[in-house]
Amino acid sequence: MDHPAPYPALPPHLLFGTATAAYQIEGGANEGGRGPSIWDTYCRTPGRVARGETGDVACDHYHRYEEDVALLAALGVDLYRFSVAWPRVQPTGAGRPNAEGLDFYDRLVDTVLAAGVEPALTLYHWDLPQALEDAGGWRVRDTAHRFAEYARIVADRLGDRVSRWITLNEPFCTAFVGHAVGRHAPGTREGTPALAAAHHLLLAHGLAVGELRAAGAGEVGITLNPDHLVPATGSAADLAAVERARTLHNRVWLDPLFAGAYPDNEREVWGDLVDDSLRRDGDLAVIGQELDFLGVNYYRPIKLRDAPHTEPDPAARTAVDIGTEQVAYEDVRHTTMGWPVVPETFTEMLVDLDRRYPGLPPVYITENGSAEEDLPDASGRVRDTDRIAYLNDHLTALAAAVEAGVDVRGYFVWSLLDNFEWAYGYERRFGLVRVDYEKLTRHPKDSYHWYRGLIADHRARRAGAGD
Ligand code: GBH
Repeated sequence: MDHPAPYPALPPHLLFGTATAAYQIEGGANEGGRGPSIWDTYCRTPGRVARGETGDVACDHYHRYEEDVALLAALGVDLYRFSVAWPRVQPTGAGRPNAEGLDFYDRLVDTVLAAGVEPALTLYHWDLPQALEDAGGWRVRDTAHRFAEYARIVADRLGDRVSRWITLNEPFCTAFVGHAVGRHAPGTREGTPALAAAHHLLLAHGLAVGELRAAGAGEVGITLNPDHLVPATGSAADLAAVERARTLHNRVWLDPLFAGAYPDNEREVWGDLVDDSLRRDGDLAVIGQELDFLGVNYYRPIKLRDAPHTEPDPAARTAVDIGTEQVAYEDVRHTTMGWPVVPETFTEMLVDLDRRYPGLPPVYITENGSAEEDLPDASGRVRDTDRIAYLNDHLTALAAAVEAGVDVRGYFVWSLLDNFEWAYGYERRFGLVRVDYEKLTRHPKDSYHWYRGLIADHRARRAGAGD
C-alpha cells in the first residue's frame, strides 16, 4: 500500500499502542448485570447527543472483543489501552462487585496477553454509575472514596496481569465539560460545583493510587489532556487570558499532582467561586503521591484571546466563563472535528510541560489521532492519507520532543476502531479500523496498514541496532 516513505526516525525504546474506552466501544449496555451510567442518562436526554445516538450497541465490542484483539495482534502493537466500565463492576457504584462484569475484563485481559500485547487499563473514562450521580456525583467528596474502593476491586482481580494502570482519563472533561460547558455528562453549567468536582477527581486519583499500590498493581499513572494554549496576539490582555486558561486547563491538575500546590492564581481566574472549605489538610499529600508515569492525550493547539465574561455577575458564572474566547487557526488543515492540524505544537507542549514541572514522571502519549471523512471506495478500501500524514507528523514531533530531553516512553493511537465520539455520536471517525455500524463489521483502513508497517520497521531497526 502507499504511504509516505520513509517512516519517521523514532526513539528506539518507544512502545506503540492503540487506545479505546468502554462506553465508546462496548455496547451491551443492559447485559452482564451492568448498571446505568451518567452517559446512558445523558444520551437519553433529547438534544444532548447528535442524532440522539447512544452507546447501547456502539461497536458491540462486548461480544466481539476476540475479533478486536485479533486486529491488535495483527497490528503488532506492544500495548493496548482500554477502560473498565465502573457500572459493570459495581452497578450502583458501591458495594459487592458484579461477578459477570469482572469476568468480562478478566477474559479481555487474558485474550490481550495471549495475543502478545500488554494491557494498559484506565479505571475511569467518564462513565460514572448513575446512582453515584444521584447522590451528588463528583461534586461530593464521598465519590472519591467510592472510586478508591472500585479501584481496589479491579486491582485485586487484575493486578497480577495488568502492568500499567491509569486512574482517570482527562479529568478536565469530567469536571469542566461535564459540569460547566455542559457538553458531556452530567451536562450541567455550574461554578463552584465544577471546581469541587475537580478537587474530588484529584482526591479520587490519589486515594486510588494508594489502593493500587496496596494491591501490588503494576505501574500507576493518570491521563491528562495538557493543552497547548497560544495567545491570539502579543497584547498584555491576551497573554493574561492565556494564563487564566492555563490554570483552567492545565494547572488545576498539574500543580497539585506535580508541584504540591493549588494554582497560585486561582482567585484571579475564579474569584469567590473557589471554595477552600472543600479542601482538607492532607488532601495535597494524597493527591501528590509519586506516580510511575503521566499519560498525555494531545490532539491540537488552542488559540485564545481576552474577551468579556459571558455572565456579568461573578457569582453566577460557570467555571469556564473566565474571560477568554477561542480564535480560529488560519491557513492550516482542520480535521472533521474542526481541530487545526499543527504538529509542531505537540513538541512545544511536551517541552513546555517538561520544563515547567521538574518532578514530572516519564510520559506516555495515551491518545493522539485524527477524525477524517474516511469515505470507502467501491471496493470498501479507505484511503485515509490525511490521517496517515497526521500520525506521521505527530510522531515526528514526538521524536523532536525526546531529542529535546522529554522522557516519552510510549505512544497510543486514538483509536483502534471508529467509535461513539461522545456528543458527536458516530459520525466522527477516529479509527485505524472502519466500523460498519449496520453490519458491525471491521475494515482496516490504509492507516492501519501504515501503522503496522511503522511498528514492524521500528522493530527491525531496533534489532538491527542490537538494541
Ligand atoms: C479524548 O478527548 C477522549 O479521551 C476520547 O474519549 C475521545 O474520543 C478523543 O479524545 C477524541 O475526541 O467544546 O468545551 O465542549 C479529547 C478532548 C476535550 C475533545 C473536550 C472535546 C469538547 C470541549 N476533548 N472537547 S467543549
